[in-house]
Amino acid sequence: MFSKALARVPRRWVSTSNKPWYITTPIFYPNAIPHIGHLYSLVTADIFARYQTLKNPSRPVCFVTGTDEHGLKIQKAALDKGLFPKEFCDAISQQFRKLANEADVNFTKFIRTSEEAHYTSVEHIWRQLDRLGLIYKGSYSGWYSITDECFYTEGQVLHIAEDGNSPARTISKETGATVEYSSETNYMFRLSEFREALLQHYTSNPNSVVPQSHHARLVSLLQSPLEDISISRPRSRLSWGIPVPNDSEHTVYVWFDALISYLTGIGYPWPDSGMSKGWPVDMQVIGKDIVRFHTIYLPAVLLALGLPLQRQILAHAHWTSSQKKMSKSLGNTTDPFQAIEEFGIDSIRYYLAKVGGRFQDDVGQYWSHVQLAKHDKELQTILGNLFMRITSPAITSRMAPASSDIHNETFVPLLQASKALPSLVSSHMDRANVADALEAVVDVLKLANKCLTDAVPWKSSPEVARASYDSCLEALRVSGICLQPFIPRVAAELLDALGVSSAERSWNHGHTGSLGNVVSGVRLFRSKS
Ligand code: ME8
Repeated sequence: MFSKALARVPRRWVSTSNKPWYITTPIFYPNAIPHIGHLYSLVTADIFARYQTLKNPSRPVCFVTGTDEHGLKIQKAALDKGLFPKEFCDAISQQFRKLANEADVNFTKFIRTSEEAHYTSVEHIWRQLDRLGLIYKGSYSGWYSITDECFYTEGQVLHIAEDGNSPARTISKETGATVEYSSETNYMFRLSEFREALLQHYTSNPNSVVPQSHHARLVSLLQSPLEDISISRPRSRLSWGIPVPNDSEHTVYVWFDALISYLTGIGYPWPDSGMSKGWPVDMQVIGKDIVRFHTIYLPAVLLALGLPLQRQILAHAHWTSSQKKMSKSLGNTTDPFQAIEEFGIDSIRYYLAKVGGRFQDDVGQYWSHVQLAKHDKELQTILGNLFMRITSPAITSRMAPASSDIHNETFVPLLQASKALPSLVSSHMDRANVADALEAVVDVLKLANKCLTDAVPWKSSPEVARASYDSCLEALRVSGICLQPFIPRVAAELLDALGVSSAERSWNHGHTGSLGNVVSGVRLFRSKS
């Protein structure tokens, strides 16, 4: 039987192992084709993954993303299209994979929960929890939302009376999704046993959930008792899912199945003799709508299994459209493939990171074609035009030969800002602030543009032309290195044009690297369609 001693955070977890750095995105429901919100989670995780590789090139990165294919929502969507769920998922899952590829997202594993390996992993965990006495059969009466794939208590729903336009209905207070009443026999997980251990974990690890507001809410929530949760649905209702081991009358609840994908994604169940090569996950990027599942349900299961908890959960805000969360069910989505085709992926990544990279709240995070075009233009101006201007014959043909004696006061602040840039970007990234990290690079590029305009090197002395050239190229080199996580294609084109060798592109080279043969007149952004 389960002993409460199990629900404690073992001390050994405090030590850090020399394992790959592991990051995940949510696994997405393939009930409809992906939209900008999904691209945003993918790009956000990719920025952190690329940054890690640049900071620590010898440490491998595991990056798991994928699709969450079971459950009533998918079962229903497939039925509406007259397809078998697996066939339906095959097609749409492929779209998510395609999006990740088109967005230059460097995932190392794309998991599908319909894979056999995942069934094995879920069954393995179910049996272990059962053996520990953490699963029992109970009767569940309450509300269920197919849209949210979530159980709600009476206190979490709102009953709306019939009016002239719509019939009476009941909705979730939190999401507004329609819920339906069900009374059924389910398997339950003893979540209630884990409240104290979770509270202890979160109070002693204040950075385990960011932004801080989510951490504070969680700690406050954990002051009150947790109820046990239902982890199965009757097979008669839900046939598309993993059968409960030894009881084929029941299907594993889709969230229980989905959360385990983070373990399956790096080869769980791994041999008893050792831990996996990636666990614990270092960062989980999720939308703020699914914080509870990742900060309470998954950690409780991990505690039960004696596995270390996730190191950090980054809960981002939502992109809105027509003042509502952009979502498949509301039909207010933007097609990311079209946006990529029109602007090129780097401009989209730039816009997503700059506007959505503080992860605070939805205010201002509305998707706008006009804003996207503005950001695209800004990037071309501050980066593309700067490179064209500084390498143009108007400057290069008249500048004095390279010499360490040439100094020009106009460029001192730029050289200082370039030197300080990698550390400044790092300090923002370490606080999970992608927008300010990117903004710091933008500031240096704007300063370079301003210095150039002030110094008018195409009209000034050969020494001024030389000083402009050297300092702007150094600013571009350092910026190019720092931009790699955010806009990898353009950053690579820039570093190529500057002749920076591939061995000199890691974060350390921001301080110590050098230029090679600079190619003049390269139009950056040429890879855009
Ligand atoms: O919840 N703005 O899948 P999902 C920003 N399968 N991000 C958004 C967004 C928006 N408007 N809409 C979606 C599920 N997202 C489960 C997850 S994980 C074990 C299972 C992003 O397809 C956001 O990260 O409904 C959200 O959490 C994620 O897509 C999943 O959306």
